[in-house]
Amino acid sequence: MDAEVTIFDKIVAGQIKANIVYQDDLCLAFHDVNPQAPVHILLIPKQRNGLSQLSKAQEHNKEILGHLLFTVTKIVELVDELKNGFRIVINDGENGGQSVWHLHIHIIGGEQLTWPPG
Ligand code: IU
Repeated sequence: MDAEVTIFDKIVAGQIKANIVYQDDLCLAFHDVNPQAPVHILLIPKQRNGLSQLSKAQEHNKEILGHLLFTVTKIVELVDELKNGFRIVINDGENGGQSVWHLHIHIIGGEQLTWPPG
């Protein structure tokens, strides 16, 4: 699956437009086109490096995984609606509801979230 170009690769390459919230050399955050909450941001590594999904992570992915989590805190600083709390979600695989095979963290908030999720 990793060899296939995903929609997120095209967003990183600028071939498909996205509403970008934050980016640095390693990662990119943009608003989800089908938001499930008032704020729904996706955070992705710019280079997939085998990370089609979290469960494929290997030793060489540890640095970017840490970087992505730390970057969540930067995004929360930028987006006022997330300051009272938020949720991060990584859907993994078919049963996890994953549909794009390029690791992504959903950052969801802007309202009172309920638990458990579906
Ligand atoms: P999932 O965890 O793989 O199911 O999440 C994929 C997300 O990517 C989902 O929330 C879609 O709405 C979102 N998305 C997008 O933001 N832009 C796109 O062009 C496509 C999917 I395709």
